[in-house]
This record gives sequence, structure tokens and C-alpha cells, in this order.
Amino acid sequence: MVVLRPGPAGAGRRLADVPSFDRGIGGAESNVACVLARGGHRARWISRVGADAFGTHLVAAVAAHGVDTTHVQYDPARPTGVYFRTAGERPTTPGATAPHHAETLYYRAGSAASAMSPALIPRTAAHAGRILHLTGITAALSTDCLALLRELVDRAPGGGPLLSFDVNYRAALWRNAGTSPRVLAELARACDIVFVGEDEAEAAWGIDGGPDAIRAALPEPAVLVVKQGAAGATAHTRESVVSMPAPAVDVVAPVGAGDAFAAGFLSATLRGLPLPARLRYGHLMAAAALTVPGDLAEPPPAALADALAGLDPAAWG
Ligand code: KDG
Repeated sequence: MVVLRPGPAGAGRRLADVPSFDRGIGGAESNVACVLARGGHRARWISRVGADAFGTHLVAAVAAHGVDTTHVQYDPARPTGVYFRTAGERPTTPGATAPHHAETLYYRAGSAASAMSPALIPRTAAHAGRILHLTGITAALSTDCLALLRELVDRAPGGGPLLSFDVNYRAALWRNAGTSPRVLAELARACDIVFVGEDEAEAAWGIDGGPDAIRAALPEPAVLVVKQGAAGATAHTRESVVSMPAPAVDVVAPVGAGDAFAAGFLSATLRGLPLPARLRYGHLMAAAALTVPGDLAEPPPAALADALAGLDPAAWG
């Protein structure tokens, strides 16, 4: 999607009071692809945008991060999704109000992406990599989108790519979805690596017992990563449970941090790093995203690059 977020004069204000907006790009899956590509991986983003100016901008901006966008489709009949958001940005201008909870306004009903379906998105292109990363946001967009996810996670045991799934529960989208977010648990059960926030598990599924309770409800994924906000994250595998505290960060805006975390975790997975290092890598990428107003930290701060370079597999035994 194209995202419009408060310009400098609107930082810290509520959407109703924002006088002007800056344009950026957003979208959980493209964020993950961008972070992975910037980290030196080959990443492909598959989606649909409108055959319009925002679609052109979005695809060019994602491609500028080094992502392969050749499978993105342009829909002549439906527009590119757009959303407006605040993210509790720290006020930078005199007179701005104190930070507040994020507000989001989606304009994506009937968007080009909402028309994604098994018929339109070729399974071969989606299954071509070592990892296919999907998110629960797609499931909320339309019944065709949900059918697409179901078809992409349906694969022969041991066949196809590792399936990665970020639950990414978005209450505002599920209010109009006509399906229950319980379907997110069904999708998660079919995947190999699953990311879910403690808060999301409670809001979407009513599970409020923390990582152990979430694992009890989702025993199938080989790796289940429960994100616990500023406290860190806990990963369950069949053999072990590892908790990793998050570094303390001076947060500017939280949007995009979950995507950066997933990308960091997947990057370390592709590099063959052990579980503690994957969590640490995720935290470091998330920390970079937390320190910028947009979804993506570009480029990552030098200190982060040093920390990442220091993630030697040998050091993690
Ligand atoms: O994860 C960040 C996303 O929330 C944002 O970029 C937009 O994908 C998005 C959504 O639907 O909320």
C-alpha cells in the first residue's frame, strides 16, 4: 500500500488534526522483502497494485530496496490500496500534542491486492524460494485472498519452501472481513515458522496465558515465535524453548518493527544461525525500525551493522 503519515507539522497529532501528510510505502510483506533484500538476500515480492500512479510509485520504491518485483501484477480496474496512519510519533514541532495511540484509516476495500486469488497468483512463482513468507493481513482482505493463502500453505510434507507466517492481526480489517480471525490459527498450524504477538493471540483467539499457552494451542509449527513487546520474544521448537530479551530502544514509532523482526529472524535462519541468534537478529532489525517514523529504517544505523556483523554462528554454540 501507499501510506500517508503526518508530515513534520502533524507529528504527534491525531489524524483529524493533521494538516498535511508525507507519502511512503507500507505493507507487512513488502516490508519483510525490503529488509531481507537490504540484508543481502534475494527477495521477491508478489502482489497486485492498481495500474495507477500509486501502483507505479509503490513498485518502484520496493524495487529500489533490491526486491524482485517482476511478478507484481497491475490491475486496470481496481486501485492501489492506500492507508493513513499515525503511529504515536514523538512530536518534533512546537505545539504538537503528546504521543498517542496509533490511528489507522484503511482505503483498501476493493483494492487491486484484495483481488488476489489462486487463479491470479501462480503457485510456482510463490513457491520458488527457500522461504515463502505470508501474513494474516492477506486473509482479512477478501475470501479470494483467504483462498489463496489456503492454497499456498497446502503442500506435500517435506515439499516446497519453508512456510513462514506472521499472524499480524489487524482488528480494523477483521471487523469487516465476514470471517473469524480464528482462521489465522488454521493457517498458522500449516506453517513451519510462525510469529505471533502475545497481544495478538489474546485479541484474535482469546489466549491470554503467554508463550506456553500459545504453544499449547499451536503445537504444529516447527518454530513458534511469541513476541512480547519491549520484554523480548520466546521461541518454541520441538526440542527447546529460548527467550531473548529485546534491547532497550528510544522508540520513535512502532510501525514496521514486527516486519523487521520477522525479516531478521528469517535472515538468520537462511544463514543457518542457531535459535538464540535468530531471535537476537530479529530484535536488532526491529530496534532499527523502531527508531524511524516510517516502516523501514534505511539504511540501518552503523551500530546495527556492527552488531549484525558480530553475529558469528560460533559465538552462539
Ligand atoms: O506491519 C506494518 C504494517 O502494519 C503496515 O505497513 C501496513 O500491512 C499493513 C497493514 O495492513 O496494517
